[in-house]
Amino acid sequence: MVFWDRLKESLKGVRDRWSRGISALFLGGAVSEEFWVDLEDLLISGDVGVDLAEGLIAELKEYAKRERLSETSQLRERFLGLLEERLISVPKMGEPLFMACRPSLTLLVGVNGSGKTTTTGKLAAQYVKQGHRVLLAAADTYRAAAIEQLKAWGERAGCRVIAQAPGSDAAAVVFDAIQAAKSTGTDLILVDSAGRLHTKHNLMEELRKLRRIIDRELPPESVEVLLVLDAVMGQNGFRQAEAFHEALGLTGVILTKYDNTAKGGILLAVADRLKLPIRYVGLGEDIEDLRLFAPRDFVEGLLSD
Ligand SMILES: Nc1nc2c(ncn2[C@@H]2O[C@H](COP(=O)(O)OP(=O)(O)OP(=O)(O)O)[C@@H](O)[C@H]2O)c(=O)[nH]1
Ligand SMILES: [Mg+2]
Repeated sequence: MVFWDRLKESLKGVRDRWSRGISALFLGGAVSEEFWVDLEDLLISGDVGVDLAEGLIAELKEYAKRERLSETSQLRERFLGLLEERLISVPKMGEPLFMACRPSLTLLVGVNGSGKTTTTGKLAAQYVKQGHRVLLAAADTYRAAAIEQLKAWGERAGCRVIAQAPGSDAAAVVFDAIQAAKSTGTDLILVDSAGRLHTKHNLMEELRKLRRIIDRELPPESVEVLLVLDAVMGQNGFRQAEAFHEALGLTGVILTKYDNTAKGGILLAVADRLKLPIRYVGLGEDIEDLRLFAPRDFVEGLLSD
């Protein structure tokens, strides 16, 4: 099933979809000042961000003027193209995990509750299914429940989980996992990390430490750091992405809980302003509810009602 079909299905429960408003604007009618105002309002309310909304509107206005177009339906294709350009100009948009070296490693980071552990489990299941040897590392060592949760996902996905006792050093778990992977011919290590630490610890410091261990043990081309971002966070999510990117050098973003929101503008904001590729989108809580992001399907779906 293509990305948007699945998305539509999972969005059934969500009323007042953002995309419905946008597509309605392009059904026809005059290209009036009201149209531009409505379009800008909708983009901003959908978490696209003020800068990007203004940029898109300026470009579309110029196009309308140059081509002497007065009907909104005549602008639909061009608007779709502008959105798609913003997305596909970012390298690795919608691409799966890099697996050039063995072992490759993906560190999943993000604030608490964003969906890191669930996404780690879903990715593990997909890569195991494709025939890869996958190892999970339980680097959220602060809560016993977090380790148990990852072990349960490992069982469902059918892969080994490297874990230590609660409270142990997360960097040591990652180090162990890398050694185990090297000695067993593992293709992919997925590292689940903490979203919140006890007050005396600093999350970014801890994650930087993980990154240092990883960089010491593996070549840079085999390492990915993906931000797991909750779509419901809206523009706050954008600020999170900025902070994690600054601290860790992200290689991409996985947007989770897209089934829980009517909006999708955060995808565009992250791509356009941080130049970070959206790699996967989470569309539910089940093991198969993770899709590669498909830019064309996404923009077509936005304007297809
Ligand atoms: N609807 C929906 N729920 C999701 C999705 N991804 C994760 N969840 C749910 O979000 C909740 C939190 O997910 P976790 O994977 O535990 O999040 P986490 O980032 O590991 O959280 P911490 O370990 O506390 O930092 C769980 O109830 C998941 O089932 C998604 O794509 N859609
Ligand atoms: Mg977790």
